Amino acid sequence: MSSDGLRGLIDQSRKAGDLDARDMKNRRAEAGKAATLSNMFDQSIRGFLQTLERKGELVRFDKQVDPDANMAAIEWRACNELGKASLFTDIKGHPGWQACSQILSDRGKWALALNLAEDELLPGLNRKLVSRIAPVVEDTPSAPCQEVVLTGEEASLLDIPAMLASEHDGGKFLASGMAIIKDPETGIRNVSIHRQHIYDAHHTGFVMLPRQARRIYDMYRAQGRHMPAAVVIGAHPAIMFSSGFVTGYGDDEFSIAGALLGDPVRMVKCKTIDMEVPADAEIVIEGEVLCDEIRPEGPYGEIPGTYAKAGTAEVFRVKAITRRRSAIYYALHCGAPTTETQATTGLAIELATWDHLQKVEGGLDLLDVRCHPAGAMMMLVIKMRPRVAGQAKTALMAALSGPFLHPKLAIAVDDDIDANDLRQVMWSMTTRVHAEKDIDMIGNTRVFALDNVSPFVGDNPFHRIGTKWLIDATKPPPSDPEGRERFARAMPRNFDAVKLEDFLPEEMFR
Ligand SMILES: Cc1cc2nc3c(=O)[nH]c(=O)nc-3n(C[C@H](O)[C@H](O)[C@H](O)COP(=O)(O)O)c2cc1C
Ligand SMILES: [Mn+2]
Repeated sequence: MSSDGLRGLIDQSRKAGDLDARDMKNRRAEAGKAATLSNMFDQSIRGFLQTLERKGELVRFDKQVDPDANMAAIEWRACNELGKASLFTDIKGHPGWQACSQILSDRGKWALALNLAEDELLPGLNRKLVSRIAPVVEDTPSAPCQEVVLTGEEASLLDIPAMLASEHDGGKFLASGMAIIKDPETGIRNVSIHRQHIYDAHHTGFVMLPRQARRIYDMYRAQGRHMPAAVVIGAHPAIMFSSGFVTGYGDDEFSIAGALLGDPVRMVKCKTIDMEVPADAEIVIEGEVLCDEIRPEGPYGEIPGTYAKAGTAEVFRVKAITRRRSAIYYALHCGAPTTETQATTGLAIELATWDHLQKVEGGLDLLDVRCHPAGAMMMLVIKMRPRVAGQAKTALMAALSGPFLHPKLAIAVDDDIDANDLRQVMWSMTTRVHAEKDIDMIGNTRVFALDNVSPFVGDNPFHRIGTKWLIDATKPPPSDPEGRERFARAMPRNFDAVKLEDFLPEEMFR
């Protein structure tokens, strides 16, 4: 696609889609894999942007925006005041570039991305995840993510239209980069998202919490070697989801993305390092995390919506930047809710908690799990029908010790409450909770590394000690039918049978 064609990318979504489809077919034919790779689900972020625009979920800004002054405020307002994703087509200082933001900020957008009905999101994701699909590496000279290859001095991070996100950030950050690395001993791949403070044209700060990337980095450092890393910006949301999902060590995130797509992720080899990246990505930054350098980093408006204060970080050095000719930068917003960061990690937490709760003794009548972006990933709502007294609290304890550290508050609501509606959750907390009996606190537990209210342990910048608390807002169990009745919601007679459409003009409901 020419760079002129780029501006009309989404205007001409059908045409662009056709072009992409034709390109894809040619590439497959070249690779001699047409039979195995036919009918593949779209694997680009631009395909998803087209879907969002078609569904009225995206607004495009053709008026010039400034990444230093107003781009973040515009997309945050568009998300929080209009509920829409943003596409910027004219970015000051970055002619020819486009950027998208807040594209995955609610469950509706995630449902569109993963081709599931919104109320089927968790069971649907669980179903898809049963069979992993390993990626395929294509040997092709025409991967979209390598239409432009820049190396050495030419590979400048300053070309990318990164934005200043929160008011007191210490600089511009790349927030959506998915870092692909390999275990130096086994060669097994890992993918995770890391904020990157842009230091200059060729260096960023690379923050690693004590998870798998840190574990792998420590192995390289022990050997005195830099850690090769390919940072992917802008790929299908299934790839984004799996990059932020907690997995067993050695589980390939791309096989999880494959399961979500229902097709193997198409990969190509990098130009300057031994790494494979998604062929349909927008931008790939090839480089290495240095084993012998630490620099000041931050502050940065982080996922809980508060600042991570200035500290230090490892240093990533750029070797090459490859990209689409008409690359769309994914300006992921990290900061005060609602942003796509809380919605993305929140969905991963919901899914992992759902799975974790399946193992609670005796089995639960579990109806829903919600990790609302408004709770900054630290609050869970568990909707369940308690079978016996005490079961809700047992479930809440499990919910607070699942695979993700983030949740510190868990609230159980009963079968008549919509866990998605915080007003109903609040109502059950005021009418059904006797604080002395129904609220418990568990002190001195590990909590999320970015939870500013919980102190660090010693001088470790990542381990914090905090208090988990649980609120049982369920009704008494079925063995106490009178008790259950006493806490019933006083709803209007025949509420379920009545439809407003039968009593008002049709046009009000279009
Ligand atoms: C938008 C976003 C930004 C993130 N930023 C960081 C980061 O800067 N450092 C970090 O260690 N983890 C960060 N994470 C979390 C990791 O990417 C996530 O926990 C991942 O699942 C870890 O992968 P692993 O299980 O392979 O270690 C971020 C997640 C998201 C969704
Ligand atoms: Mn992993």
